[in-house]
Amino acid sequence: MVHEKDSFVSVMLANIKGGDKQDERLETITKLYSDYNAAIKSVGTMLEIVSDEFQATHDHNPIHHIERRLKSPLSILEKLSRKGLEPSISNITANITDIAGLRIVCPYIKDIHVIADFFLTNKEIELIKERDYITKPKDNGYRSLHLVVRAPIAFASSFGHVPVEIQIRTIAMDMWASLEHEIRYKRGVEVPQETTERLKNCAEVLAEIDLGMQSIYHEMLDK
Ligand code: 0O2
Repeated sequence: MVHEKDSFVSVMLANIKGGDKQDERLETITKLYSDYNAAIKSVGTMLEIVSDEFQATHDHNPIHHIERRLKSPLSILEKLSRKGLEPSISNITANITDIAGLRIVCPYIKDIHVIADFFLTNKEIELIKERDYITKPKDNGYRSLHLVVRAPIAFASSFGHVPVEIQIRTIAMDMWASLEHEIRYKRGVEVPQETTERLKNCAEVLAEIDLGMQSIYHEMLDK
């Protein structure tokens, strides 16, 4: 079995340009992998602690589940090319902020703000970028709150900050995004305009359902 790290490093090494010697590039790419991998673990653990705390001390946990992923090397290279940038380490670290990614799926819309506040009020975490696709959904219907933060990481002999993209969304928003992603990218065919409109309509129906479920939840709390 090829280890994720070995595959990440070998694809990067084959595609990244740079004046450094091959063994220096190998070291830099391995460090890059370790940094982003550590960032996912570090932020993931913070969120597990928050989830455990809510589970133990509250009636409701705003975290339904957490997904984590390291962006694949091919996806990193494709994004560089889309931005018109050469495949180099400096272009990656300066321009690609979603190599380390965590997705927090919440039961209700209000939970999204509880989790966002955890990041926005934490003095150890610096906000780099916020995209609110819930207040202002994308034209195709995509809804999610994206935060890019710089998370503190303690290494064996140093301390650093690594960017992490946090996507926060409800179960309904997650269902739509997962299925839309599969329909749009996996089948390798152009999605017709009529299908795009039907997908957008599904996103709007799901947004209504999100509001309906949240209102039922609050009515039951008041009883
Ligand atoms: P993957 O597989 O998740 O890596 P920027 O990062 O600011 O330069 P970008 O990439 O447009 O620009 O950022 P944005 O809009 O914040 O979106 C990045 C990620 O959000 C995407 O990652 C998806 O995970 C998700 N996303 C954004 N728009 C859509 C959408 O219309 N449908 C679905 N299903 N997901 C979306 P990647 O890089 O596409 O892929």
